[in-house]
Amino acid sequence: KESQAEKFQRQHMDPDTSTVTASYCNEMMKRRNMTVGQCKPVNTFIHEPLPDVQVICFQGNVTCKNGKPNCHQSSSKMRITDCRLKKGSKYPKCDYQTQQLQKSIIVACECVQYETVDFDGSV
Ligand code: T3P
Repeated sequence: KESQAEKFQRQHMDPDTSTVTASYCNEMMKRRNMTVGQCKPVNTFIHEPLPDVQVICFQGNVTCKNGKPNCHQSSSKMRITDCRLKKGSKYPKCDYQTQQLQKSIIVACECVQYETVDFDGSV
């Protein structure tokens, strides 16, 4: 079974892409299996090396949106792409808006290996 950490990497890690095209989200949301059964409404991809994302677990501790205490905010801005389902897009045609951003990100960490398990947002 896919672990929480593996799921985080499938859904949120894309270190090798630096510039994205308008069709990036449509292709990636499909390729990473987030358009199965329904179109996932919002998803962020992170274009930084995995070790740079894992160390966020040792950076500023913040409360997660779900009230849990295990979220951490990156001390530096990261290159990210937000994928947002367009209004009127109907499953199984998942049509996304692609937006490339540079923001601090918030992730949830768990102490199996103290690794990132959830994307909580960007600020
Ligand atoms: P997951 O837990 O599968 O990573 O918050 C609900 C989902 O939306 C959650 O999915 C994280 C994802 N999300 C992003 O990927 N980027 C965002 O900026 C926000 C707010 C949510």
